[in-house]
Amino acid sequence: MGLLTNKNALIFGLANDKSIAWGIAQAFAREGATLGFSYAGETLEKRVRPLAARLNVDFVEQCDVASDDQIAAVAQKAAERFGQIDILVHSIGFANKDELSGHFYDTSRAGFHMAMDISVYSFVGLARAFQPLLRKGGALLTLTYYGSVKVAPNYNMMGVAKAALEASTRYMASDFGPQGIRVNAISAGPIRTLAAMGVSGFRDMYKNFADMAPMRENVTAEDCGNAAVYLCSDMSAHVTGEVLYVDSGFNIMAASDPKANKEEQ
Ligand code: NAD
Ligand code: 0WE
Repeated sequence: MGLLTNKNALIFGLANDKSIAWGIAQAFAREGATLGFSYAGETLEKRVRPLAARLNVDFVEQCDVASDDQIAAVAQKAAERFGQIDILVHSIGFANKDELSGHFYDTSRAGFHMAMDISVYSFVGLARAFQPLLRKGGALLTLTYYGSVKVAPNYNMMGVAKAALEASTRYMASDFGPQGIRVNAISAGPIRTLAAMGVSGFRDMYKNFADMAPMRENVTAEDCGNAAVYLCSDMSAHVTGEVLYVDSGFNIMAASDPKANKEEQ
Protein backbone atom coordinates (compact mmCIF):
# COMPACT_ATOMS: atom_id res chain seq x y z
CA MET A 1 0.00 0.00 0.00
CA GLY A 2 1.45 3.35 -1.07
CA LEU A 3 0.89 6.63 0.73
CA LEU A 4 -1.28 7.81 -2.20
CA THR A 5 -3.10 4.59 -3.09
CA ASN A 6 -6.70 5.28 -4.20
CA LYS A 7 -5.96 8.99 -4.71
CA ASN A 8 -6.43 10.79 -8.04
CA ALA A 9 -3.79 13.47 -8.64
CA LEU A 10 -3.64 16.08 -11.39
CA ILE A 11 -0.29 17.71 -12.05
CA PHE A 12 -0.06 21.03 -13.96
CA GLY A 13 3.28 22.29 -15.25
CA LEU A 14 5.02 19.31 -16.81
CA ALA A 15 7.44 20.49 -19.53
CA ASN A 16 10.19 17.85 -19.65
CA ASP A 17 12.09 15.32 -17.54
CA LYS A 18 13.89 18.15 -15.68
CA SER A 19 10.62 19.71 -14.47
CA ILE A 20 9.85 19.74 -10.76
CA ALA A 21 6.43 18.45 -11.89
CA TRP A 22 8.19 15.32 -13.21
CA GLY A 23 9.93 14.73 -9.85
CA ILE A 24 6.52 15.01 -8.20
CA ALA A 25 4.86 12.73 -10.79
CA GLN A 26 7.43 9.98 -10.25
CA ALA A 27 7.11 10.15 -6.46
CA PHE A 28 3.29 10.12 -6.70
CA ALA A 29 3.37 7.11 -9.07
CA ARG A 30 5.69 5.27 -6.69
CA GLU A 31 3.18 5.87 -3.87
CA GLY A 32 0.31 4.45 -5.88
CA ALA A 33 -1.56 7.57 -7.06
CA THR A 34 -3.64 7.58 -10.24
CA LEU A 35 -2.22 10.48 -12.27
CA GLY A 36 -3.30 13.02 -14.86
CA PHE A 37 -1.07 15.61 -16.52
CA SER A 38 -1.64 19.02 -18.02
CA TYR A 39 0.82 20.98 -20.14
CA ALA A 40 0.82 24.53 -21.52
CA GLY A 41 0.85 24.24 -25.29
CA GLU A 42 1.23 22.14 -28.40
CA THR A 43 5.02 22.46 -28.60
CA LEU A 44 5.32 20.61 -25.26
CA GLU A 45 3.01 17.76 -26.23
CA LYS A 46 5.77 15.73 -27.90
CA ARG A 47 7.83 15.91 -24.69
CA VAL A 48 4.98 15.28 -22.26
CA ARG A 49 3.27 12.30 -23.98
CA PRO A 50 6.33 9.99 -23.78
CA LEU A 51 6.85 10.93 -20.12
CA ALA A 52 3.20 10.14 -19.40
CA ALA A 53 3.60 6.77 -21.15
CA ARG A 54 6.54 5.93 -18.85
CA LEU A 55 4.17 6.13 -15.86
CA ASN A 56 1.20 4.60 -17.74
CA VAL A 57 -0.69 7.88 -17.53
CA ASP A 58 -3.31 8.33 -20.23
CA PHE A 59 -5.02 11.52 -19.01
CA VAL A 60 -2.83 14.12 -20.71
CA GLU A 61 -4.53 17.42 -21.49
CA GLN A 62 -3.42 20.77 -22.80
CA CYS A 63 -4.31 23.78 -20.65
CA ASP A 64 -2.92 27.27 -21.08
CA VAL A 65 -3.76 28.69 -17.66
CA ALA A 66 -4.09 32.18 -19.15
CA SER A 67 -7.46 30.99 -20.50
CA ASP A 68 -10.52 30.55 -18.28
CA ASP A 69 -12.08 28.45 -21.06
CA GLN A 70 -9.14 26.03 -21.14
CA ILE A 71 -9.21 25.73 -17.33
CA ALA A 72 -12.95 25.00 -17.45
CA ALA A 73 -12.42 22.47 -20.26
CA VAL A 74 -9.75 20.50 -18.40
CA ALA A 75 -11.89 20.48 -15.24
CA GLN A 76 -14.79 19.10 -17.30
CA LYS A 77 -12.60 16.35 -18.80
CA ALA A 78 -11.20 15.48 -15.37
CA ALA A 79 -14.74 15.21 -13.99
CA GLU A 80 -15.67 12.78 -16.78
CA ARG A 81 -12.55 10.68 -16.34
CA PHE A 82 -11.96 10.67 -12.59
CA GLY A 83 -15.22 11.80 -11.02
CA GLN A 84 -13.48 13.15 -7.96
CA ILE A 85 -9.97 14.54 -7.51
CA ASP A 86 -7.86 14.21 -4.36
CA ILE A 87 -4.76 16.18 -5.30
CA LEU A 88 -4.01 19.14 -7.58
CA VAL A 89 -0.40 20.26 -8.07
CA HIS A 90 0.34 23.69 -9.58
CA SER A 91 3.94 23.81 -10.81
CA ILE A 92 3.70 26.82 -13.13
CA GLY A 93 5.50 30.14 -13.21
CA PHE A 94 6.16 32.66 -15.92
CA ALA A 95 7.31 36.24 -16.41
CA ASN A 96 8.52 37.86 -19.61
CA LYS A 97 12.28 37.64 -19.86
CA ASP A 98 12.56 41.45 -19.67
CA GLU A 99 11.20 41.25 -16.15
CA LEU A 100 14.02 38.97 -14.93
CA SER A 101 16.95 41.40 -15.14
CA GLY A 102 17.71 45.04 -14.43
CA HIS A 103 15.76 47.10 -11.93
CA PHE A 104 12.50 45.78 -10.49
CA TYR A 105 11.09 49.32 -10.78
CA ASP A 106 11.40 49.05 -14.56
CA THR A 107 8.73 46.32 -14.61
CA SER A 108 6.05 47.36 -17.10
CA ARG A 109 2.35 47.33 -16.25
CA ALA A 110 1.80 44.60 -18.85
CA GLY A 111 4.76 42.58 -17.54
CA PHE A 112 3.45 42.85 -13.98
CA HIS A 113 0.01 41.66 -15.07
CA MET A 114 1.41 38.77 -17.11
CA ALA A 115 3.55 37.41 -14.24
CA MET A 116 0.70 37.76 -11.72
CA ASP A 117 -1.79 36.14 -14.09
CA ILE A 118 0.25 33.07 -15.04
CA SER A 119 2.17 32.57 -11.79
CA VAL A 120 -0.47 33.49 -9.18
CA TYR A 121 -4.01 33.84 -10.48
CA SER A 122 -3.75 30.48 -12.25
CA PHE A 123 -3.51 28.69 -8.88
CA VAL A 124 -6.64 30.49 -7.70
CA GLY A 125 -8.49 29.89 -10.98
CA LEU A 126 -7.62 26.18 -10.98
CA ALA A 127 -8.70 25.84 -7.35
CA ARG A 128 -12.09 27.40 -8.15
CA ALA A 129 -12.64 25.34 -11.29
CA PHE A 130 -11.80 22.08 -9.49
CA GLN A 131 -13.58 22.92 -6.22
CA PRO A 132 -16.71 20.87 -7.11
CA LEU A 133 -14.51 17.83 -7.87
CA LEU A 134 -12.33 17.92 -4.76
CA ARG A 135 -12.85 15.09 -2.31
CA LYS A 136 -12.72 15.66 1.46
CA GLY A 137 -9.19 14.89 2.65
CA GLY A 138 -7.74 16.32 -0.56
CA ALA A 139 -4.81 18.67 -1.05
CA LEU A 140 -3.73 21.54 -3.30
CA LEU A 141 -0.03 22.24 -3.71
CA THR A 142 2.02 24.95 -5.40
CA LEU A 143 5.73 25.65 -5.89
CA THR A 144 7.39 28.84 -4.69
CA TYR A 145 10.85 30.33 -4.17
CA TYR A 146 12.57 32.30 -1.38
CA GLY A 147 12.77 35.37 -3.64
CA SER A 148 9.25 36.01 -2.28
CA VAL A 149 10.65 36.86 1.15
CA LYS A 150 14.17 38.22 0.50
CA VAL A 151 15.58 39.92 -2.57
CA ALA A 152 17.17 37.51 -5.05
CA PRO A 153 19.00 39.62 -7.67
CA ASN A 154 17.20 39.51 -11.04
CA TYR A 155 14.28 37.44 -9.72
CA ASN A 156 12.47 40.79 -9.54
CA MET A 157 8.86 40.51 -10.70
CA MET A 158 8.78 36.77 -9.97
CA GLY A 159 9.66 37.50 -6.33
CA VAL A 160 6.65 39.78 -6.03
CA ALA A 161 4.48 37.18 -7.76
CA LYS A 162 5.71 34.43 -5.40
CA ALA A 163 4.87 36.62 -2.38
CA ALA A 164 1.32 36.91 -3.75
CA LEU A 165 1.26 33.16 -4.44
CA GLU A 166 2.21 32.37 -0.84
CA ALA A 167 -0.45 34.76 0.45
CA SER A 168 -2.97 33.14 -1.91
CA THR A 169 -2.00 29.77 -0.43
CA ARG A 170 -2.94 31.03 3.05
CA TYR A 171 -6.23 32.59 1.93
CA MET A 172 -7.20 29.45 0.05
CA ALA A 173 -6.23 27.29 3.04
CA SER A 174 -8.76 29.32 5.00
CA ASP A 175 -11.40 29.01 2.25
CA PHE A 176 -11.01 25.27 1.74
CA GLY A 177 -10.34 24.23 5.35
CA PRO A 178 -14.03 23.74 6.24
CA GLN A 179 -14.32 21.33 3.26
CA GLY A 180 -11.44 19.25 4.62
CA ILE A 181 -9.14 20.32 1.77
CA ARG A 182 -5.60 21.49 2.60
CA VAL A 183 -3.56 24.05 0.63
CA ASN A 184 0.23 24.26 0.93
CA ALA A 185 3.37 25.37 -0.91
CA ILE A 186 6.88 23.97 -1.29
CA SER A 187 9.63 26.58 -1.41
CA ALA A 188 12.39 24.86 -3.38
CA GLY A 189 16.05 25.82 -3.64
CA PRO A 190 17.39 26.43 -7.17
CA ILE A 191 17.04 23.43 -9.52
CA ARG A 192 18.32 23.27 -13.11
CA THR A 193 15.02 23.16 -14.97
CA LEU A 194 13.93 24.71 -18.27
CA ALA A 195 12.54 27.77 -16.46
CA ALA A 196 15.66 28.23 -14.32
CA MET A 197 18.22 27.76 -17.11
CA GLY A 198 16.48 30.51 -19.08
CA VAL A 199 17.73 33.02 -16.52
CA SER A 200 21.04 34.89 -16.76
CA GLY A 201 23.29 34.41 -13.72
CA PHE A 202 21.47 31.25 -12.62
CA ARG A 203 24.66 29.17 -12.80
CA ASP A 204 26.50 31.37 -10.28
CA MET A 205 23.62 31.52 -7.87
CA TYR A 206 23.20 27.74 -8.12
CA LYS A 207 26.82 27.23 -7.00
CA ASN A 208 26.60 29.96 -4.35
CA PHE A 209 23.51 28.29 -2.91
CA ALA A 210 25.32 25.02 -2.18
CA ASP A 211 28.23 26.89 -0.55
CA MET A 212 25.90 28.84 1.73
CA ALA A 213 23.32 26.17 2.62
CA PRO A 214 23.85 24.27 5.90
CA MET A 215 23.74 20.95 4.05
CA ARG A 216 26.19 22.16 1.34
CA GLU A 217 24.13 20.45 -1.36
CA ASN A 218 21.75 21.55 -4.04
CA VAL A 219 18.22 20.18 -4.00
CA THR A 220 16.57 18.03 -6.67
CA ALA A 221 13.17 17.61 -8.26
CA GLU A 222 13.11 14.22 -6.52
CA ASP A 223 13.40 15.98 -3.12
CA CYS A 224 10.40 18.12 -4.09
CA GLY A 225 8.53 14.96 -5.12
CA ASN A 226 9.05 13.37 -1.73
CA ALA A 227 8.02 16.54 0.11
CA ALA A 228 4.96 16.71 -2.16
CA VAL A 229 4.02 13.14 -1.15
CA TYR A 230 4.04 14.28 2.47
CA LEU A 231 2.00 17.44 1.82
CA CYS A 232 -0.56 15.66 -0.38
CA SER A 233 -0.94 12.49 1.69
CA ASP A 234 -2.66 11.83 4.99
CA MET A 235 0.80 12.01 6.62
CA SER A 236 0.29 15.79 6.75
CA ALA A 237 -3.34 15.74 7.96
CA HIS A 238 -4.08 19.13 9.62
CA VAL A 239 -1.07 20.85 8.02
CA THR A 240 -2.46 23.68 5.89
CA GLY A 241 -1.52 27.16 4.67
CA GLU A 242 2.17 26.33 5.09
CA VAL A 243 5.25 27.08 3.04
CA LEU A 244 7.60 24.11 3.46
CA TYR A 245 11.23 24.88 2.62
CA VAL A 246 13.01 22.16 0.64
CA ASP A 247 16.29 24.07 0.43
CA SER A 248 19.08 22.29 2.37
CA GLY A 249 18.40 24.87 5.11
CA PHE A 250 19.49 27.88 3.00
CA ASN A 251 16.69 30.11 4.29
CA ILE A 252 17.87 29.94 7.94
CA MET A 253 21.28 31.46 7.20
CA ALA A 254 22.06 35.16 7.65
CA ALA A 255 25.62 34.93 6.28
CA SER A 256 27.86 32.33 4.69
CA ASP A 257 30.06 30.27 6.96
CA PRO A 258 33.74 31.27 6.50
CA LYS A 259 34.68 27.62 7.14
CA ALA A 260 32.56 26.45 4.19
CA ASN A 261 34.59 24.90 1.35
CA LYS A 262 37.45 24.11 3.73
CA GLU A 263 35.75 21.63 6.05
CA GLU A 264 34.79 19.09 3.39
CA GLN A 265 38.18 18.92 1.67
P1 NAD B 1 9.63 24.10 -15.78
O1 NAD B 1 10.00 25.01 -16.91
O2 NAD B 1 9.90 22.67 -15.96
O3 NAD B 1 8.10 24.30 -15.38
C1 NAD B 1 7.41 25.51 -15.51
C2 NAD B 1 6.11 25.16 -16.17
O4 NAD B 1 5.24 26.29 -16.28
C3 NAD B 1 6.32 24.62 -17.60
O5 NAD B 1 5.76 23.34 -17.71
C4 NAD B 1 5.54 25.62 -18.44
O6 NAD B 1 4.96 25.04 -19.59
C5 NAD B 1 4.49 26.06 -17.44
N1 NAD B 1 3.77 27.24 -17.91
C6 NAD B 1 4.26 28.47 -18.21
N2 NAD B 1 3.27 29.25 -18.69
C7 NAD B 1 2.13 28.50 -18.69
C8 NAD B 1 0.78 28.72 -19.10
N3 NAD B 1 0.39 29.91 -19.60
N4 NAD B 1 -0.11 27.71 -18.97
C9 NAD B 1 0.27 26.52 -18.46
N5 NAD B 1 1.51 26.23 -18.06
C10 NAD B 1 2.44 27.22 -18.18
O7 NAD B 1 10.41 24.70 -14.52
P2 NAD B 1 10.30 24.35 -12.96
O8 NAD B 1 11.53 24.91 -12.37
O9 NAD B 1 9.96 22.92 -12.78
O10 NAD B 1 9.09 25.27 -12.47
C11 NAD B 1 7.96 24.77 -11.78
C12 NAD B 1 7.60 25.67 -10.60
O11 NAD B 1 8.63 25.58 -9.64
C13 NAD B 1 7.46 27.15 -10.94
O12 NAD B 1 6.38 27.70 -10.22
C14 NAD B 1 8.77 27.72 -10.44
O13 NAD B 1 8.64 29.09 -10.12
C15 NAD B 1 8.95 26.86 -9.22
N6 NAD B 1 10.30 26.86 -8.63
C16 NAD B 1 11.39 26.54 -9.42
C17 NAD B 1 12.65 26.53 -8.86
C18 NAD B 1 13.88 26.23 -9.70
O14 NAD B 1 14.98 26.63 -9.32
N7 NAD B 1 13.74 25.52 -10.81
C19 NAD B 1 12.81 26.83 -7.50
C20 NAD B 1 11.69 27.14 -6.73
C21 NAD B 1 10.45 27.15 -7.31
O1 0WE C 1 10.68 30.62 -10.55
C1 0WE C 1 11.73 30.43 -11.12
C2 0WE C 1 11.89 30.71 -12.59
C3 0WE C 1 10.66 31.32 -13.16
C4 0WE C 1 10.75 31.85 -14.56
C5 0WE C 1 11.78 31.61 -15.46
C6 0WE C 1 11.72 32.13 -16.74
C7 0WE C 1 12.81 31.95 -17.74
C8 0WE C 1 12.35 32.12 -19.17
C9 0WE C 1 9.70 32.62 -14.96
N1 0WE C 1 9.63 33.16 -16.19
C10 0WE C 1 10.59 32.91 -17.08
N2 0WE C 1 10.48 33.47 -18.31
C11 0WE C 1 11.29 33.17 -19.33
O2 0WE C 1 11.17 33.73 -20.45
N3 0WE C 1 12.81 30.00 -10.37
C12 0WE C 1 12.65 29.86 -8.96
C13 0WE C 1 14.12 29.73 -10.95
C14 0WE C 1 14.95 30.97 -10.81
O3 0WE C 1 14.79 32.01 -11.66
C15 0WE C 1 15.63 33.00 -11.21
C16 0WE C 1 16.31 32.60 -10.07
C17 0WE C 1 15.86 31.28 -9.80
C18 0WE C 1 16.26 30.42 -8.65
C19 0WE C 1 15.84 34.27 -11.73
C20 0WE C 1 16.75 35.12 -11.10
C21 0WE C 1 17.40 34.72 -9.96
C22 0WE C 1 17.20 33.45 -9.43
